[in-house]
Amino acid sequence: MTETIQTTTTESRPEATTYNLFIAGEWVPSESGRTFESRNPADTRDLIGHFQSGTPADVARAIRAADVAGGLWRRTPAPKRGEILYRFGQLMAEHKERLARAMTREMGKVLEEARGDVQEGVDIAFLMAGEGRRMFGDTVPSELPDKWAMSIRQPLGVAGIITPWNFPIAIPCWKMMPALVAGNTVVFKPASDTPHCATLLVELMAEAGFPAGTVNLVTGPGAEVGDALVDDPDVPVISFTGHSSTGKRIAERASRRLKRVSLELGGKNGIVVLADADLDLATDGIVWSAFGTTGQRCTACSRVIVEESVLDDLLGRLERRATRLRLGDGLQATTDVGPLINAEAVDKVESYIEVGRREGALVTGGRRATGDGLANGHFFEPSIFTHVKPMDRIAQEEIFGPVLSVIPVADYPSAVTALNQTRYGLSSSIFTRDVNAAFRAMRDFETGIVYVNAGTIGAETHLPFGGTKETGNGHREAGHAALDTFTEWKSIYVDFSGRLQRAQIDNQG
Ligand code: UN1
Repeated sequence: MTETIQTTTTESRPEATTYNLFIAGEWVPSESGRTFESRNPADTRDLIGHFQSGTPADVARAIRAADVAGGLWRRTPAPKRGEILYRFGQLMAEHKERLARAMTREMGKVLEEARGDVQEGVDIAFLMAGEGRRMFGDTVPSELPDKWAMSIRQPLGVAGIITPWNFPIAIPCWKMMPALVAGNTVVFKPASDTPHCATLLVELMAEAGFPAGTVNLVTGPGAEVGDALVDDPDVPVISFTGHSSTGKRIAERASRRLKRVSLELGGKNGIVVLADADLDLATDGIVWSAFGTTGQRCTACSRVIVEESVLDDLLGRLERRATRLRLGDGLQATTDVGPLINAEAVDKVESYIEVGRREGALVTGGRRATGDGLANGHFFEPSIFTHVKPMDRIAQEEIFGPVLSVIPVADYPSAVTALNQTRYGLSSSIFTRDVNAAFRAMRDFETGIVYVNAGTIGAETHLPFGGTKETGNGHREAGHAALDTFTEWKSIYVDFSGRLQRAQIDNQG
């Protein structure tokens, strides 16, 4: 997920609103005096607004504000913090339609999916609000008499939250809700393709009653704003979702200060279709997972691994369905597939189509789409290649667009080998009617998420979300596992014996 920042002066387009940073509870301009534009990817003539091009000095101000606010916030009882999360979730639910429409306009996903994205934000807000009354630690017996032993979670401090454009409401909520309920304060740096969604989100957070300084928003280039967050000694934890190369760079920089870093990176998710599968159901799952959100999900299916005996049958169904998908502006009810995020994304997808033509056989798609109403947007046809081999580049590299590779295999063991032969490990799925095969897959698939008889997308917020191998660095978002990123364990021993008792010594013999 690379980003392009267009620098312009605020004066050049007086008709569009200029939005500010949010620091210490105030909407303020960047000290840079520069802004960048956000435009509608379905029609780039539609200018959404001008956003502040933040700098390291802005980030330093935001971190200071977060640090100061943290003093009181971490001492606020967690159930009280949770109540603000509930209010925020409620506000998001009330504003769902407005947020969803703004999202479709800014990043292109079809309205129904944008509503789902907002809903995912509501879900995690409510889930984490409940954590305010749980946040379990352990209370265990001590090995010594008259002694109490327990562990509690403590906040880390200021959390740096760096988020992508593809889930512009859900992912910031996945990160900020656990961070905040646990007593951390946040500095939020959203992707430069979706600053408007981030602004709307933070407006609602302020309205919900998060105290000044607990949530700060700094828009601007990753190289300035993101790096400043990663390098600052007063930000002990960074949570990042995005491109693997950026994630690795963040991890390297942050490791110099021994920071905690939670990374959610690439995927090359596969669906295995066995010969006994319900092929109609499999087709539904594959089309939804490969072309939903225009293939721009970390969880998107980009590989189908199918037993040879049903290859032609499945391929015929996939082709029929893919060619019928209607491209267009996601705000129109007739649209199935929206645009890609920006011109760079279209170039990237197109370059992989060339790679695919050399490696496999193109079944459908393969071109930029410029038909009626599409000429001013970043549209690309849903594309399918067949006869792809597991180690081909299009079966290995994350394209992040509507490109699906079909890989024929002889049997289940070769399907498992092909599925796992990737550097990523986020999501996977199997379609089969054989319960034994389903359980084998649950065991054998080397991914953080496994689906049976469903596509690879659509994780729910109350189970851990994340992947193995180069998809991340072992952390998980969502579920109560999300608290692990944003808390530090403290073990507490209380000796009420009135005498010195030495562990491991005085209880022996
Ligand atoms: C992502 O693409 O980074 O499981 C997140 C899903 C969504 C989240 C995707 N709930 O597809």
